Amino acid sequence: MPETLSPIERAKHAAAWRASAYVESGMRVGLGTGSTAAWMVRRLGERVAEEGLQIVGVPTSSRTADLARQVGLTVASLDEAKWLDLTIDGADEFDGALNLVKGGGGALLQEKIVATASDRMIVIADAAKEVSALGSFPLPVEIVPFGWQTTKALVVETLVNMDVLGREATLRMNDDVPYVTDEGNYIVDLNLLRIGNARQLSLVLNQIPGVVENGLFIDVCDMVVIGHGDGAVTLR
Ligand code: ABF
Repeated sequence: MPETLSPIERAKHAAAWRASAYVESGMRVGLGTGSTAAWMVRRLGERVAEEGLQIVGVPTSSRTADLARQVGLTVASLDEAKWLDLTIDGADEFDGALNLVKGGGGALLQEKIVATASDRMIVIADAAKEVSALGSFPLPVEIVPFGWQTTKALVVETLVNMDVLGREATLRMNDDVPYVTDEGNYIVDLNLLRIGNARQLSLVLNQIPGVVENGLFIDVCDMVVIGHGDGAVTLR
């Protein structure tokens, strides 16, 4: 582990290295997005060079695809791989039931599709991502650009009947224009503060016309590999 890492980067690096050990030759592996997942992709590249690891990587974003190719991984689309043995990805929050908030990196749609198309999903995260209740991290909701203001208003209206503490919704911007996902959609971030019933909220949000997907990952994650600032790792 590089000596120059900050405690938070040391935590991410440790989680990524530990989770990478679950990857075996012959696997089709979903490759997550974000800084923690980037450490995992780099480690897999090292293993290809050092031990001849033979895997097919399915990236969850264009950023991850670029990095995977850069470190020498064989990359395929999900349709080419058809089904995955394992997906390793980051998260913005995880709770005691291993439910997740993801999408801070704007890739939640592909991440959820890839994670769902996997026999097993492992999340890698620094310890600060663990929460007693989801919601302190703004919940990303991916919406189509057509009529986005109406969709955003319908989302806010729906929140009135939901078990959440906050109800502020913000269109994610990229400088002075809306942020656009790999699929050409927009993202609305919901500042809910605390989510009482994540399963119900996820189902209700995805019923709203114009909503493509949300960043709640319910019953998707099988294990969390938690990295700590001293380089230690905890499995949950
Ligand atoms: C991605 O990893 C996103 O879903 C999530 O927002 C992000 C976390 O990034 P980092 O590992 O940099 O904290 O999977």
